[in-house]
Amino acid sequence: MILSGDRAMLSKAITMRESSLPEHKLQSEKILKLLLKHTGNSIRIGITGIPGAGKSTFIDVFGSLLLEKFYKKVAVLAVDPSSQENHGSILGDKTRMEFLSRQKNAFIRPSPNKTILGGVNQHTRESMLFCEAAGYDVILIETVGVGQSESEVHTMVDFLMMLQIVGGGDDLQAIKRGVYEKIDLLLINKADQKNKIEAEIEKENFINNFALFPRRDSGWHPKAQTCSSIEKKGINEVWKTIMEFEKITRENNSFYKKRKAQNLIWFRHLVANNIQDFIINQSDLKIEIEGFQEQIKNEEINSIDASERITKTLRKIFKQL
Ligand SMILES: Nc1nc2c(ncn2[C@@H]2O[C@H](COP(=O)(O)OP(=O)(O)OP(=O)(O)O)[C@@H](O)[C@H]2O)c(=O)[nH]1
Ligand SMILES: [Mg+2]
Repeated sequence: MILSGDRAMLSKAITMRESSLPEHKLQSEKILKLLLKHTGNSIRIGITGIPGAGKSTFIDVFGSLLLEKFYKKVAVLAVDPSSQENHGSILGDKTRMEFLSRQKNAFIRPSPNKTILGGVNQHTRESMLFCEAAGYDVILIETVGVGQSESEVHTMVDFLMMLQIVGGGDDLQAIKRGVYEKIDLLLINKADQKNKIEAEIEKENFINNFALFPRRDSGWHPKAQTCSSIEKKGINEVWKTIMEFEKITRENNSFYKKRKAQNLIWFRHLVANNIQDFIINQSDLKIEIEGFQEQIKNEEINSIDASERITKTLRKIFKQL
């Protein structure tokens, strides 16, 4: 059913994979395994940028272009940092992607963010695989550029772009976190009305800065472009750049190399999660951890002492095994 592109089934499979119930985990793992041979046929694009940079608006316009002009099926995985507390923001994103959310060849899925600030997580990678099996040609992952999110999304996409607002200048935080070294395209957004000239100047500055970067093994050098989602300018050019990237990196094989390396990262995450689940579900330990959490809340024990006691229990369990 997923293979035939049924969106309701696709949603269901993703929800099941996100569930923390062991039976759902097992079942969804089985489904994912069966689908694996049908995955990998999309171009995976990460879109990052600070809150309000215009990511969702861009995705709506860009996705529409892909749908209408290039006849692509587009899936959007939006990692919503506030979805835990505020369900309203998911709705907000859907309305911002007003066009896309009404198209039958588009699929929009907000991912609950169970990890850190705005981060993508394991579920995002697996949701992407489900979407590929359902026949989506382009996967767009929207992630808020704070904290670790660029590094995480970088381990699951082929192409990473960052949206920056005109006048945002050289984002100091981004420089500190080495974001510019990870991205394939810097897109200066909102290059409209009175911002047009400034956007061009900023673009040139970035091009000059990027020229100083060392050559990458992938053979791709990061680009800087301008766009306006409101005026629908520079959108086609983004797709052109991505196509150029795909051509170059497929020809020199770095496209596959990166995906292979990403599979290793996925494997490590799965192993780490399984180990964690396995250990935590040892009933004695689970009870002890819950107990300590209460005690920490009541200030009856400090975190270090509590964690040391857990390590002792772990040692005991492993000697018994
Ligand atoms: N002038 C102008 N405004 C824009 C453009 N793109 C987006 N905006 C506006 O910028 C605001 C934020 O846009 P969003 O698309 O929600 O930004 P976002 O990066 O998805 O924000 P978060 O999801 O909160 O991180 C909205 O009010 C948009 O209308 C543009 O190209 N030009
Ligand atoms: Mg958004």
